[in-house]
Amino acid sequence: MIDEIGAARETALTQVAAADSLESVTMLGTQLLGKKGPLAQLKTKLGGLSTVDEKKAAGSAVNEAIQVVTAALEFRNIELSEAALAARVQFESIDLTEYADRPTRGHAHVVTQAWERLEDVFIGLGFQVAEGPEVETDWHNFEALNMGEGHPARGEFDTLFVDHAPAGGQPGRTLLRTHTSPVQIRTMLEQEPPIYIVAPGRVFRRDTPDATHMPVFHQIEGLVIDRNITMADLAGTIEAFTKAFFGADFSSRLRPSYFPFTEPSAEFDIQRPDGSWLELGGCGMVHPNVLIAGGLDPEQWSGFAFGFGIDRMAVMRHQVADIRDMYVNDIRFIEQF
Ligand code: FA5
Repeated sequence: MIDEIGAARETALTQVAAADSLESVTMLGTQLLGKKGPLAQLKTKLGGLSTVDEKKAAGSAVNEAIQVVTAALEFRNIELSEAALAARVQFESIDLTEYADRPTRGHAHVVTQAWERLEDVFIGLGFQVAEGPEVETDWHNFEALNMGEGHPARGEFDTLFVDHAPAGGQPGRTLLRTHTSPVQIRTMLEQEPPIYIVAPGRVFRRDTPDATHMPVFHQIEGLVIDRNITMADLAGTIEAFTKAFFGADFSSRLRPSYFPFTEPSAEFDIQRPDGSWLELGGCGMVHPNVLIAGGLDPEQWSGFAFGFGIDRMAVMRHQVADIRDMYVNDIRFIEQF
């Protein structure tokens, strides 16, 4: 009898271990532990045993077998539930690791932002955007701008010359443009008036870097050529720009100054809401010699030009103490703007 119980228990355990679905575990449960199951059948035979000891031993063997099979069924049930859940999670999961190492989205450098905003404001005022080369001829950078050979004003632009002569250039007379003003000449030679352009761009000077100077920096040039343009149009444009770019509570003024390529010339300042004045750039009426170099008749056409430093404007706008900080490319600094 004990052997029979042992055999029935082993068979039941093998069946439970082989069950491969939650449904088959449930079915096996009724089969193995139900009234007609093998262990229940054996229980009914206990009465036929001859001694009390035999009955006792066989009785507890059957009960133990029932307990073991019940536990095995429960265990198999848990095992299969967990496997089903793991399979579902695996099936429904989305692999996010491919996003984990991606760099975060950056933004334009503070000088680029200023450059783009300046373009936007001037486009809003009816200007078009023009550009010229960074490697220029001496003629475009100086001579056509009324700074002939030996003109003292050339000394103010600490010029970087380049050895080679690109098409149209001459050895020793080719340079990195010291300002965006040569774009005035190129535009006049390329397009018929009326001209309303701004030309932002990179310029180069043999300046030693300090808190307000860089050897490579950015300017924006403005040029208007039309009939009957006067100094009042220049002042009005500067004022409209100041309000559009800085805000309605800013205003501007012109102060007499000197540039070889404008006559009369002025510096323009802006007044901040606290009343303080800030120098922004140079401007003036285009000199007749410059109009002639640009192929225009000064009797028919007149115009004004202006130019100022974009980097200095960005520095002022964000109250950065040292212009050099903007070019160290320290991410902790750059991220602030
Ligand atoms: C000019 O370069 C003239 N071409 C501007 C002009 C255009 C006048 C049209 C009249 C008509 P200036 O050398 O002052 O002028 O430079 C203009 C601006 O460039 C300065 O006001 C300043 O904001 C900026 N700037 C000059 N040098 C540096 C430098 N080393 N680093 C950063 N910004 C500079």
